[in-house]
Amino acid sequence: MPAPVTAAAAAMNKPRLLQHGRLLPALEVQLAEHFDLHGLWREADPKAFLARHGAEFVGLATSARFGADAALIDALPALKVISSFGVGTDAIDVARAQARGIQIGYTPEVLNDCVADTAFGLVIDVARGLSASDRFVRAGQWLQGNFPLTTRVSGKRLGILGLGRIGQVVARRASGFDMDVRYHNRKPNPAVPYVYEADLQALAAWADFLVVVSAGGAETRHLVSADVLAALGPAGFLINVARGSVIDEEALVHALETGAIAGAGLDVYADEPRIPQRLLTFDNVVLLPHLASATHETRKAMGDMVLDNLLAFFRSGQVTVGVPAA
Ligand code: 8YV
Repeated sequence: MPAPVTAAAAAMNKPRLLQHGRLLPALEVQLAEHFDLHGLWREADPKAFLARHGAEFVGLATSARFGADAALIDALPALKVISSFGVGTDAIDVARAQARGIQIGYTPEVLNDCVADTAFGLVIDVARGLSASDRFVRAGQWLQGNFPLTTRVSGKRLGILGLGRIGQVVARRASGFDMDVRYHNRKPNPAVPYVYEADLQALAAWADFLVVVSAGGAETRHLVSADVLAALGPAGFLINVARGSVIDEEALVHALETGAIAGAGLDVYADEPRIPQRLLTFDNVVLLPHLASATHETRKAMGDMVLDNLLAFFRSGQVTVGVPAA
């Protein structure tokens, strides 16, 4: 009769994986099946835990939200692979990890549709006042008179900041609304049929809607400045489904207070989940809690990729979908 396999003995054969921040419950169950999993989020004093046990971990499961900063990477001297739930890598010190030969798996493509859908939802909501008119009906104000007229979406000009994977899906959605699309990137993409605008301020001045879909991080920090908002103008709407860091949030609040832009639809903020109190006061602003990719279907696909990247790495030494070299 074979000897009974104790939990400790079973764990010994599994790679030791650190989990930074909570993940989908189903994904956590799968990770625990395949790995000797430890949640850093369980630790009252994560720093002290890492000082004692950091050298035990060969893998790190994290997310776009929690990432892996230099301090965490340095606290894991045996780390070989990071698998992140999300497409954004701005919270991961990619250069630090790659300098040590640590592979980084992430989850691009599978969330393009849902993030683009959310961007379009915000375009329509902020222009037509859907959320504001819902508040109007619930408050019984319809009994006193009609909701004010709003702004047409179809046929308008849509400027896209960041025509990457998600930006291109936003552009496709716009064609269904007969919109004219232009974009700004660091450089033009010869493969797309849309007009490239080398100057973001000029794109904002042209656009009725400026949709931010660029990556976060130092390179795009505060690209949407007070000047860009002034160029968008009192009839222009700003939509952000990328990262709060891309917009100068103080300048945005000021632009809303002074009527320098017509309104904003935001899914992301500079210091999530904290939102500046003043942003909560505007009726022409739609505020979402960073939910663009948060559907059952997309989050399941993202979770599958997180697991697959780890399994592939421990099987073959290569993640399936890896962050390109910085
Ligand atoms: C995250 C995101 O996955 O993919 C990204 O970069 O911002 C989201 O889809 C979500 O915030 C969980 O970290």
